Amino acid sequence: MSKESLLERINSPADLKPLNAEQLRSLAEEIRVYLTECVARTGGHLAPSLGVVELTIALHKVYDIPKDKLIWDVGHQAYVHKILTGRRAQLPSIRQHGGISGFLRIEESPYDLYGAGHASTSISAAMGFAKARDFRGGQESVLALIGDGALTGGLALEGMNNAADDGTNITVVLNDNEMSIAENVGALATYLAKLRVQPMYQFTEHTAKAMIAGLPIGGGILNKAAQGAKRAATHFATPQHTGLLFEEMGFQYIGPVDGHNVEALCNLFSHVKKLKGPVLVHVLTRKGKGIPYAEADSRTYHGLSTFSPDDGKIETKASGVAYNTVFVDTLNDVAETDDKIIAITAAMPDGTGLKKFAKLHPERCFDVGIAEQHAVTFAAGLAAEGYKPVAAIYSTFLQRAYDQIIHDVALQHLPVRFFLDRAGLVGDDGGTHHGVFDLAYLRCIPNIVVMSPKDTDEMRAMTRFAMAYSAGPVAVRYPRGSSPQLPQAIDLGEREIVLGRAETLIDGPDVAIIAIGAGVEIALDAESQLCKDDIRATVINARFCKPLDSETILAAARKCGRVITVEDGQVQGGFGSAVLELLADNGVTVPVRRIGLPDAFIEHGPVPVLRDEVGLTSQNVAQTARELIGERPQSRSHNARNGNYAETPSQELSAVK
Ligand SMILES: Cc1ncc(C[n+]2csc(CCOP(=O)(O)OP(=O)(O)O)c2C)c(N)n1
Repeated sequence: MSKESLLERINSPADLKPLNAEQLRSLAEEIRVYLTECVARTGGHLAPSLGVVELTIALHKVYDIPKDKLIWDVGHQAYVHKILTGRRAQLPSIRQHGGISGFLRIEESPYDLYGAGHASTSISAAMGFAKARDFRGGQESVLALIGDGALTGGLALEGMNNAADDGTNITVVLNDNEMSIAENVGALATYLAKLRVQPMYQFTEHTAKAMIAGLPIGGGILNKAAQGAKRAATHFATPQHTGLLFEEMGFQYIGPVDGHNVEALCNLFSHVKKLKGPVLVHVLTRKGKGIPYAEADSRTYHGLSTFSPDDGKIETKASGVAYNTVFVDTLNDVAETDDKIIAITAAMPDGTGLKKFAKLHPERCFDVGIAEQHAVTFAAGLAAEGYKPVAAIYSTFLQRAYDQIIHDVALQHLPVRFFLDRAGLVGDDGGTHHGVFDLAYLRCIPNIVVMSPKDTDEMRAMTRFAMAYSAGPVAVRYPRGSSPQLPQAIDLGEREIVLGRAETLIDGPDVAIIAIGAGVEIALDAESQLCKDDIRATVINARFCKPLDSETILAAARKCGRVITVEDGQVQGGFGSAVLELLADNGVTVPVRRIGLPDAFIEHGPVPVLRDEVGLTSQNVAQTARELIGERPQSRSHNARNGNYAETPSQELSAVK
């Protein structure tokens, strides 16, 4: 059988079952080449999947998935799983609009038993599957596959705590490659490093297998001798030594195991499958394995855009200055003369830009692991002691720390500065990663200031404002990428940021377009389209979602008699809702249309395509303005009488798949 034909013949995990060790090794090689060629064309997560090729093959060969339940943590490393579960031919469409997702999705395949995108959920979810099985009286295996990075998340530890105590049959497969996106951090990472240097666990047919099979494992109480014998058979440590963290918690620890020896893995899992109770298999892998450039620099090849599969050369597209560069450069400027500034990242030093801050001030920059909740409460403690903490966390991941924002920060008026990167639609990562809820979830919290810049110049000014503001928490949310090129002809006004003050960019009598953040570019573009129809719009850059500039907004609504709001966030409860509330509370009964994202989860795809689908475009804003202006006064007062401000053209005009 030629190498090529082997991969092409794998249409489901059933096709793996008859393959021998040599064939499995060839298959692994073929998968690496195919995976790299595909990701080179689409962009995506390369190094994480390359690291688990043998592990994924072994799990699918030994277990009967989906009858047995394999729950992936994050899912960014599951491309091989997709290849082996009938989606080989679709891999070139991964993360492309209309193509398969870059993560697991229940809707996508019966083999995707549980979706994710955010880290550290797998053990808790697997516990749910395991208990459901127990209630049903089922016999299937339940596994959680989790990386050493994801294991640093509080949720993973909560799951471990519960699973170990409950004692049900569950296997945690720890994929330890010593890396999160950057180097993994924390005491647990240090502990795993100590385990890694122990002799590799060897599973030989006539020793461990026989012992495990023969022992009264699970159910009955083991006598001391049996426990010792079992420990000797299942892990490297001295048999009587009970100081192993996972063992002390209540897991049977097996490891460390070579994660690139597919035969040994198959052998091992076929026995692990028979074990009862909570088991943790510690698998050592290398991120980027087999592709030299990805192996040498897994941080760069963790997730990336298109590149050359031959040498890994990354295609860089010319673009302006990125928001996160402006953020960190400004922070560095301010921190030069203010040693109270402390920066915190939850495992994203590269993505947030804080890597640059860490270079200058290593002692004032903390990577706390994938631990957004801890990051926020840690910041709260620092703020309570008079320091100036900056929590730089992607909009989508800050969702994890919602109670900490309310309970630890805002309730106590603590001046934590939140910098929320990747706000708005993020594109290829899709529904789990779009940063579209932040305006809605933050603006209902008392004491917090919420703002969003229209471009990178304003980002600089807002960063300075946030660092100087000390009356309570403040959040700046900004999109991925670089600044929009706003029209030169418009006087973009002074850059100084004043609390709760908007800027009026264009003054016109016919319709007030009130926008925030990335919505401002759309509003300005709509205004220029309307000019061609002789419609004169007011365009307001709100700057603040909270507190709103009530004076400017109310005056514009009264003058124009029609309002359109524009935001790159959920319209339900977001910026437009804030404007509606302001108008209603002040008895200003004018028609309002909110343009933003509809009440639906948005798929993956290029941001312009997604915006087009949901009507978050200048064309839709302009068309909405024309329609509002075309409405007769009666219909306007009808709307007003019924309090019907809230028709959302973005929802009416679009169908989100
Ligand atoms: C809650 C949350 N915070 C941050 C991230 C961003 N993120 C995606 S993968 C990853 C690293 C995961 O490391 P690990 O679990 O060891 O998997 P590996 O990539 O090394 O295979 C991070 C920080 C996330 N997905 N979820």
